[in-house]
This record gives sequence, C-alpha cells and structure tokens, in this order.
Amino acid sequence: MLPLLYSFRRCPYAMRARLALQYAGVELEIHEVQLRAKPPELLLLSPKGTVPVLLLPSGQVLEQSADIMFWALAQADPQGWRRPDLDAESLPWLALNDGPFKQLLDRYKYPDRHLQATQPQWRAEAEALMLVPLEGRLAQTAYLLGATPSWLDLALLPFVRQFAAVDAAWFEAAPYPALRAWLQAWLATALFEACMARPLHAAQSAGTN
Ligand SMILES: N[C@@H](CCC(=O)N[C@@H](CS)C(=O)NCC(=O)O)C(=O)O
Repeated sequence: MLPLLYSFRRCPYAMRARLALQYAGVELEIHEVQLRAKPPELLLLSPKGTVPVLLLPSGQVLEQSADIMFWALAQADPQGWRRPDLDAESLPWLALNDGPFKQLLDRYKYPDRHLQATQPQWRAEAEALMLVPLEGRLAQTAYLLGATPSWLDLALLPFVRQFAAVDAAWFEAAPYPALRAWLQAWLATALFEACMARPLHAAQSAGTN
C-alpha cells in the first residue's frame, strides 16, 4: 500500500504538503476531496475534517500540513531543504503565516463576510504583518532562509500566491518587487507545476486560483 493523501487542489495547506511530497519523490496516492462532501473514511481517520491528511501504510495518520512536510523531507531531502538548525527562525514564520496572516488573508479575500473593516483595511493589516517583513527578508536573500531554498519557501508560497491573486493588478504595482520575483520564480518551477497537476477524475475541483 502507498501513502494516501487526502487533498484539495486549491487548498494552500494541501499545496504545501503536495510540494514537499513531490520534492521528496514520495510515491503516493492522492484522493481529491470535495470540502462540502468529505468522504466518511477521511472523517474516521481525522475527525477535525480538514485537508491535507496523510495516511501512512503503518496506519499512522498525519493531519497537519507542516507534519506532512516534515515527514516527506525525512523520507528524502535531496537538496537539504529541511534545515532543522534554522527552526528557531523558521517556525515563527510558519506560525505567523498559519495564524494571523491566514486570518487576514481570508478577510481580504471575503470582505463581505467581515464587515468590521473594509477590504483595503484588511489588506493594509496583512501587508504590515507579513508582506513588509517578507519583502525585507527577500530583498536581502533569494530565499526565506538564505541563499538556497528551504521548506519554509514551500510552506508560505501558496498563501502569498493566494494573497496576490485577490487583486493581481494591485499586487503587480505594490512595493514588493523582491516578494513578486520570489513568487514568480517558484510558480514557474516544475515542482509547482507538478503539484498543481489536475488529479484524474476530479473535474468537480476545476476552478481558478
Ligand atoms: N492546520 C491545518 C489547516 C488545514 C485547513 O484549514 N484546510 C482547509 C482547506 S484550505 C480545510 O480543510 N477546511 C475545512 C473545510 O473547509 O471544511 C493544516 O495545516 O493542515
């Protein structure tokens, strides 16, 4: 039996898991799920009901995207992207992204559901929290943890991509040239392309973003 990944193509958490699994060359089966109709076997394995979830042949279940990334890189890490020596630096970025930045991203993306502020106000908050620090970092080094890629680039890029896509014209003109270049370079990789390949028999998941 191969590891089985429950995934949703456009979910940024699932994307980061697929990127790491792909980079590590892990052979696996992918089940594309519909978030509105999650399969009962997924909910049995992981009652919290989010994707991605990875079921290992041993029966172990990994139900956090970062755990799936770290598991993948423990299987194979051909270019040394895990960098545990830099965890004190990288894990706070992950927490910032998955917590407050993701929340602001959702508000910026769906301002009609969050009327306490306007869309430009949500965006400005997200910029101060994340885009400005990311730009500062990427103006210094080509990748988030230095001169070479790391898991942290993979972990954050689906979220930056989603942020950029909310108002692509705005992002193109915004004062984040290093962040734009970093994002564009990752989106152009064969790794990203492979991670976004449409799963077979998953026409229902077709869509943009
Ligand atoms: N902390 C989780 C978050 C995963 C998550 O929130 N995934 C979303 C999709 S992007 C989800 O499955 N939401 C449940 C739903 O929409 O029903 C992780 O890192 O894996």
